[in-house]
Amino acid sequence: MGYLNERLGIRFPIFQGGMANIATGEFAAAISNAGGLGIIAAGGMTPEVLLENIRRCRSLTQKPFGVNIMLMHPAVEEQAEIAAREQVPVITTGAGNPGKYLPRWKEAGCLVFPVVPSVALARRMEAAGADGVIAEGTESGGHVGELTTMALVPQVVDAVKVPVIAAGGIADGRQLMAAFALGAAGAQVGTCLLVSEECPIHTAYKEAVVKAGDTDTIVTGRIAGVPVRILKNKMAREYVKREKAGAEKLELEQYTLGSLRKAVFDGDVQNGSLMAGQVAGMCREIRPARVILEELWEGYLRAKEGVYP
Ligand code: TUI
Repeated sequence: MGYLNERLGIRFPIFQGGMANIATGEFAAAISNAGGLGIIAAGGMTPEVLLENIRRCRSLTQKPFGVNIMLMHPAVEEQAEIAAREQVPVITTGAGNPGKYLPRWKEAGCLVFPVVPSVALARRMEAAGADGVIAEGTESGGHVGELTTMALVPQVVDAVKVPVIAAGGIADGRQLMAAFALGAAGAQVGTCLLVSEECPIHTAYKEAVVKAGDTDTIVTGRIAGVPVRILKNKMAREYVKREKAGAEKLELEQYTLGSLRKAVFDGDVQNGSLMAGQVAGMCREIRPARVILEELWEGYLRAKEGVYP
C-alpha cells in the first residue's frame, strides 16, 4: 500500500478530476466504489444542489470521496463553507488560490489538495497547510495552465515535502508509471473517466471523445486569460477566429456562456464546449469505471515489470 492509499483509505492512488457540470454525487460514488477517489464538482452547482449531491454520494458509498471547489464560481464562499460543515473527507480546488479557505477546511478535519499550475503556488499551498498538491499539466481538459505534466511534476516534487499528485495526460498504465517515475504519489484522471458508463454526460459527447484523435483538442481563451482545452468543433473554430480578430473579452464570454452545459446535457457536439484532455485520442471505448481504473492499475503493474503496453 502506498502513502496516499493508506492516508485516504482508497484502493488505488487515483483521484477523479473535478469536471464541473459533470461530476455529480452519484458519479463520484461510482468512482469511489470502483476503488478511486470520487470527487463531486461544485462548479455548475448552486450551494443547495451541492449539499444534495454530498448527501446523495454519502448514501451511495461507504468509501471516502471528495468535493472539488472551482474558485471562479460566483457562489464559492458558500460552497466552501458547505464542504467544511459537511466535513467531506477530501477537498480539491481549481482555477485559483484557495488560501483563504484553508484554515476553515483544516479546522473541519478535511484533507485539502489544491491544483497548482506552478512551483510558486505549490510552495504557497504547502506553507498554508495543504495536505498535498495536484500538479496539473496543460495536457488536461478544461481550464489549463502553461506547463506540461512532464516539466511541472518533478519541479513541484523538488519544491515541496507534501505528496504531489500528477494530473494531465494520464489515461493508461504507462503514463501512470511515468507519473510515479517523476516522483508523484498518485495521479488524477478525468478524460479517461468521461468515457465510463457511469459518466452522466450526453452520449454524443462520449462518442465525440471516443472518436477523437491525438490532435483533436485545442485551447480557447488564452488571449482572454481563461485558457480552456476542448475538442475541436464548430464552436472552437469560431471562438478562435473571433479571438484572433481581436474580439472583446465580454463578447467571447457571452459566446461560451452555457456552452459546456450544451455539450453535457444536450449533446450538442457542434456548438457545445466539449472539455477533454490530449489523451482523448487514447480513450477508445465506453466501459464501466471499475474496468477503466483496474486496467489503469494493472497496466502500471505491467509497465513496472517492463511489459509494454
Ligand atoms: O480548474 C481546472 N479545470 C477546470 S475548471 C473548469 S470550469 C471553467 N469553465 C470555463 C472557464 C473557466 C473554468 C473546467 N476545467 N483545473 C485546475 C486548474 N487550476 N487548472 C489551472 C488552475 C489554476 C490556475 C491558476 C490554479 C491556480 C491558479 O492560481 C492563480 C493564482 O491566483 O495564483
